Amino acid sequence: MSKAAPTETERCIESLLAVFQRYAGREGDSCTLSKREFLAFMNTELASFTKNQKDPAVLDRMMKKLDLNSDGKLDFPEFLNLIGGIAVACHEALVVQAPPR
Ligand SMILES: [Ca+2]
Repeated sequence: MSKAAPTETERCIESLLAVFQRYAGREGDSCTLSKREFLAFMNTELASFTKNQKDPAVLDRMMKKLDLNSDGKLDFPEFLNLIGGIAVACHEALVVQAPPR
């Protein structure tokens, strides 16, 4: 079977999986982000967001909100809600910035 070059969308999905696995694999269960892994992810991958947060409890609250089954860890679907939420916020910001027609 010939392997076509991945599309932009496929590469985005692969990147999300790879990033999740890289951080989730640091300690404990390699299929979930612990609180420490979540903080490492946020402070490295989304540093532009976290460096503007004066209140350290913001990340605590984010983790609690994202942890839908309240097991203290983020699985991949829970992680995707974070990415999806940020993507929606970026999209809304773009729409707001767009000049009126
Ligand atoms: Ca969870």
